[in-house]
Amino acid sequence: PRVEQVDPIDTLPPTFRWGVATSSYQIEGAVAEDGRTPSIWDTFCRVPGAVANGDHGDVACDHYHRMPEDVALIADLGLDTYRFSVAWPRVQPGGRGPANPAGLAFYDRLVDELLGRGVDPWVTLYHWDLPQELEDAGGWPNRDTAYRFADYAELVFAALGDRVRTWTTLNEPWCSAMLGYAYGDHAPGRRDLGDGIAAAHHLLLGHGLATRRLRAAAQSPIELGLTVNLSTADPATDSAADRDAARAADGLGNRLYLDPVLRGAYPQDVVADLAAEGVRIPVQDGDLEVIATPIDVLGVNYYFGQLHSGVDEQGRERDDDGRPVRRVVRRDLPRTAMDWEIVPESFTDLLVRLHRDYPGVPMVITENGAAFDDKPDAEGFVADDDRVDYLTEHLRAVARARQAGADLRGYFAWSLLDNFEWAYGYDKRFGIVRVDYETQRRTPKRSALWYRDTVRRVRGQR
Ligand code: GBH
Repeated sequence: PRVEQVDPIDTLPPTFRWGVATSSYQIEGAVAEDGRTPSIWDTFCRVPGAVANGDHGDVACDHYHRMPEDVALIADLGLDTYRFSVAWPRVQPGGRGPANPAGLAFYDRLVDELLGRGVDPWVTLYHWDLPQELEDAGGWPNRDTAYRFADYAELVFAALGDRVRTWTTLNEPWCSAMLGYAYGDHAPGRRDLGDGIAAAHHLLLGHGLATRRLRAAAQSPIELGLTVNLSTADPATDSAADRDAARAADGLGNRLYLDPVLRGAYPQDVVADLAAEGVRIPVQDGDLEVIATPIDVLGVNYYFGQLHSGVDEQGRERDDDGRPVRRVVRRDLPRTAMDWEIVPESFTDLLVRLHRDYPGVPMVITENGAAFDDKPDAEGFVADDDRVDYLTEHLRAVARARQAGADLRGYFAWSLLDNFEWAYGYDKRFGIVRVDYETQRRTPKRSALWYRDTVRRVRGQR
C-alpha cells in the first residue's frame, strides 16, 4: 500500500474538467417522434432473446421530453461539462440526404440550455445508433458507411458548431465493430470476424474523414477527438503462453485502435494474428494517412483491467482447431453488478502506459463508473456507498497517473442517469441519479452528492 500525505484527488488542478456522460439511445426515448427513423438498436431490441427482458429504448429515461430537468440536475451538481451523443437517425433520417430540422432542433435546445446553465456541451457524434437503412446497405463492414458518417458529421457541425467547441467522432469503435459484427452481442448482431475487422477499419476511416471535414469547416478553434474503450491485458503468469495471450488481447482490444490513429499504422502482430484466421484488414491507399489525422484529445473509457491466460482448464495451449487458447482469468476480487472485477490500480497502469507509448496527446476520461445492486429507500434515495468507493478509488487512480506524468485533463462519470444498458436492458444501473422507470422521477444518489462535494473541494470552492 502506498502512503500518501494528501488524498491524490486533491492534487487535480483547478483547470480539470468535471462532467457526466450519457448517450442518445440509452436515455432519449421518443424513437418515432419528429421524423426520427429506426436505428440498428431499435431493430436489434425486437430480436427475441437479444436484450434482457425484451427491453428496448422506446421510452428509456424519456430524456427527449425532460431535457431541461436533466440539464438542471447537471448544473445543480456543479459540473462544468456534459458529454452526450447525437442520434444520427434523428437528425438525418435514413442516414443520407438533407438534415431533419425537427430532429436538430432538439440538440439546438439542449446546447442552449447547457450554455445558459454554464455547462460546456461535449458532443459525441456516434454512440452506436446507426440508421437501419445504412445497415441494410451493408453497415460498417461496407466502406461507403465511412463516407456517410463524414457527411453526417458535417451536417451536425453546421448546426451546432457555432456553440459547441469539443467534438468526439466515435464512442468505442471496438464495441461497434466486435460486439456488433464479430460477436453478435450488440446490434446489428452479426457474428463474423471478417465483418468485425472490416467494420473496425471503416469506423476508423469515418473518424479520420469526419475529423478532416470538421477541421476544415471550423470558423473558430475546436477540439476534436475519438473515444476508445481500453483495458489492461496482463498475463496470468510469466509463461510464454500467457504472455502471448495478453499480447494478443492488448492487440485486438487496444492497439488495433490506438496505433492507426496515433502512429499511422496497424500493429503488425495483430495483422499476423488476423491473417492466421484468414482475415485481412481492408486498407486502401491513403486510408492510414486519413485515420492518423491529428486529434486534440483522446477520450479514454475504463471500467476494469483484465488478466489473460494462454492455456485452457486442462492446461492445453491450443484448442481442437489448433488455434492458440486465449482465456480471461477471473480473480478473487470484488465485482460490480456486471460481474466486472474492481481493479483501480490497473487504471493507473493503463494511463501511465498510454502516456509512455502514445505521448503528446492530452487525455480525458470520457467514461468511468459502475453498476451496483441499488436499494432505494421509501423516498427513492439510494445510499450507494459501493459506487462512492468505486468512484473514489478510480479518481485516485487517475490522479496518481497524472502525478506520474500522464497528461490528463478531465473526468466524466458514467452515467448521469440509470439508463438502457444495451443487451442488459434496464436491470443494470450505472447512474449517479436514480431513475424510477414507472414515474420517471429522478433522485440523486449518495454518489451524486459525493461527486458534487468532491468537485467543489478540488476546485477550492469550500
Ligand atoms: C460503455 O461500454 C459504453 O460506452 C456505455 O454506453 C455503456 O453503458 C457503459 O460502458 C457501461 O457498460 O465483459 O468481456 O465485455 C463499455 C463496454 C465494457 C466493453 C467492458 C468491454 C470488457 C469485458 N466495455 N468490456 S466483457
